[in-house]
Amino acid sequence: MGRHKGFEYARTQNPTRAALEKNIAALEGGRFGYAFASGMSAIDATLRLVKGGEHVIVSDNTYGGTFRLFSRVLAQYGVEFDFVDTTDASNVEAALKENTRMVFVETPTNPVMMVTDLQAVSDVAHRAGARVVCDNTFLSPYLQRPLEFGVDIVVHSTTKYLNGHSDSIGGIVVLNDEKDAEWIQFIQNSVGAILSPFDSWLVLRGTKTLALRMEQHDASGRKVAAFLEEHPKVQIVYYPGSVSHRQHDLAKRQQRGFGGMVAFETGSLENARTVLESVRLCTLAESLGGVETLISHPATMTHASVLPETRTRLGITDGLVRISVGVEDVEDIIADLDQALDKIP
Ligand code: P1T
Repeated sequence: MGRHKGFEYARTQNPTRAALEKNIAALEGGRFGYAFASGMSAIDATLRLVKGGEHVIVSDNTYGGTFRLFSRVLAQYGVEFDFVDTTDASNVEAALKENTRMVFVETPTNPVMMVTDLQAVSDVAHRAGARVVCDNTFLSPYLQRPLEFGVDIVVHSTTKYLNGHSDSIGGIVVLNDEKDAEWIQFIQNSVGAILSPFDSWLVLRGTKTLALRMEQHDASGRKVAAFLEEHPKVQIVYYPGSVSHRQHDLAKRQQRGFGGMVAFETGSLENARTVLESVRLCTLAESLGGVETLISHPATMTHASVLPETRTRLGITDGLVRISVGVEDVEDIIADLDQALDKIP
């Protein structure tokens, strides 16, 4: 009695989960990792570092579920949120208040691929005593390591590139600060939204091929974006790897590659519908980051919970289509998109 052998109860710790947490913490270059039942529960646990009456600055373009958690759930408990364009660090500086305790950024953003300068935002936030959190889901630690730019906490939906096979939902929080880590662990155990041992094993399997998959997503993402840039039926391409992207230079500095997420404007709901209903290799579905190419309609799917006027301002129009470029032969992916785009009148 009273002698701890390392693992007492699987909500508190589990060997497979512990292996995953150590693995992803190492990939991000962080000291501590905590795995959760979903990306959303990882983000929710991270937000429990702030209390009612405190203020959080958030990128105005995030995954729709993040916006929903902040604006519809956590705001009810008195946490104040301001959604600003974090692609310019001076907007973050202007939004700082006495009670700002956290700056939450997504980069590149879902789905219009806006890039935030992590070092610049970290400098601004730290001067005001606020922590910086980065949702690194779109690139994975293989292509971007936010802690190296001064970010305090990295969160992931492991559902995406880290797992990589579209067969598990999960999330993780990685950080260096011991006191914050203790609290995240306390929340993980108290709330109990843990990643199961089996899902932890699936994500561990995913990390074994992360480098290979990300190289392929990146190489194919660049080719698909270049193809779309030249296509007469495509009006705008959102991809930080394109020289036409207004933050291409920043993305080149901050990222090791550009990844496999590409969005493009078709001009109307009808045109988007034509593309989404005509593809054969690409699968119409939510989610991203798996080995298979998924295509989606952000305005009615992943970002339906974002206010219509915000969607319009951000470019999440009815004509916007998002692709998560998989690892199939890229010529097949391009041929599929080409035949679908050609059906637009
Ligand atoms: O689905 P979940 O594992 O809870 O992760 C939420 C999440 C968090 N952060 C980012 C950047 C995300 O893209 C997501 C989930 N996104 C989708 C399901 C999607 O299709 O965009």
